[in-house]
Amino acid sequence: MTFPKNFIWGTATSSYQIEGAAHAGGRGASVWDLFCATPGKVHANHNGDVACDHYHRYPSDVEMMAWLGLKAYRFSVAWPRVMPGGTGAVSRDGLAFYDRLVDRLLEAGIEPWATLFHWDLPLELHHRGGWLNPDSPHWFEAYAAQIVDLLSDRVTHWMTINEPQIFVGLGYGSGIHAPGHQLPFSEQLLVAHRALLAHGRAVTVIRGRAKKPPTIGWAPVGKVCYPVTNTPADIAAARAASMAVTKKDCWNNTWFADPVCLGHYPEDALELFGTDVPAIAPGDMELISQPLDFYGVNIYSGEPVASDGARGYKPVERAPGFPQTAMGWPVSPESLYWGPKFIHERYKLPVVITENGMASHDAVSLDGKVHDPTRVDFLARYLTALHQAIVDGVDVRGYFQWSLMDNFEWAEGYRQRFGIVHVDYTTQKRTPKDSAHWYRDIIATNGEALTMSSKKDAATRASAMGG
Ligand code: GCO
Repeated sequence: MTFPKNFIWGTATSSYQIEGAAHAGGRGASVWDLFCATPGKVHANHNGDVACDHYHRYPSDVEMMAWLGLKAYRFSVAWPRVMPGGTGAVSRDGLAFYDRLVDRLLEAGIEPWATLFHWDLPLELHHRGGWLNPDSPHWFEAYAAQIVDLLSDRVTHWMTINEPQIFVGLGYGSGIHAPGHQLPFSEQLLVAHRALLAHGRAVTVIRGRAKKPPTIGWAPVGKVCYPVTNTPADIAAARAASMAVTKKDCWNNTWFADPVCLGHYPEDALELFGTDVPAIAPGDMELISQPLDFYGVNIYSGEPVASDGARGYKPVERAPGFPQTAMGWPVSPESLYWGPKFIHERYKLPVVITENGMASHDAVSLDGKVHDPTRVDFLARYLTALHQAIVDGVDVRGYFQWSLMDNFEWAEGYRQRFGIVHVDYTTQKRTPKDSAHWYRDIIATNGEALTMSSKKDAATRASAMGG
């Protein structure tokens, strides 16, 4: 089971979740600093002040990445670290941090993949309305230009925004994430429209200013419905369900991806959303639909559906006791087969899995190691499904496991551990989990070790059954 030559094996992180050093080098506050400081918003009132202290520990963290054999590392730039007020003056120290990080990565033979926005909006911009301000796409454009000028002599892989569905839906709708607004749906759609315009402007800036030919994508979340059987009717049902908008919320692919990749909002949603749809100015759609080089997508799970027997689809109930992660997310490797497949069919771009992984309640054992067999099994199943998608013709270029190390899981604080490396938050000691050793083998063999691990599992199962 080998993967294509030059397949990109990586891990992903984001600035607020790992950097810490909240007050170092003149960093400005972000909406997440304020949200964490608001009692009751984040589990146990945790915050990102220290997080994994990656800002100070990046040299040894890069060594850890080199040990893993990563081909690439996806990180995000903290807007308020490099532009403390969100617009105008830049922080030299802030810029210098990313400069050094990128140098270290390249020295270690690891390709830096930079995300421009992973949710830490500068607080000053929030005070000016944040993404509700019509100037917000311009703010983002100016910030993007700074980063491109700084890094594009070395960074060639770019992602504009991470999971617009989540920072809009949870940040401005349910209020579960920063900035914690609970706005009517029409306002959420306005925020979404501004975020899409910001994306388009950033693509234009990267394309126009980069010193080295850029490869540009984005990293929305992928909502995946997968067929319960492989019959054409169920597959058609899953495809339709994956690309449908059926509720007045942000949890869908097409409201965000159709404008970006096809240049218009999807018909079913326009009809459903009706007067909630914001005014679309002339030129907006052209700006939003700047050509991309890849479709990055974050996929964690999927939902089973079946044909309803009449060209439609219906949800299928999962078996009682179905496997789930510590987040309560269903383990559904099918999502890493059907997700990339449906996305590739519709948008015709090379696909990169920009995030995939799981949380489990990992701890350091008496033997000093961290045993996370469920994560190894999870990753093996998902990667096997992804491999099958590639075999079946889906153009998948890379896979970024979420996450390199345990980190600040937003409203869940530090209680959810997504890392393949364990972090002891009192000592900052990093301990590679069993899954890190396993992933290292997968990378070193370009996936070949996957076959071995499933054979080993089968052998163990057989011997357990006396076979
Ligand atoms: C997201 C973010 C990550 C999360 C991860 C696990 O997708 O929510 O990109 O920051 O930590 O997805 O929830």
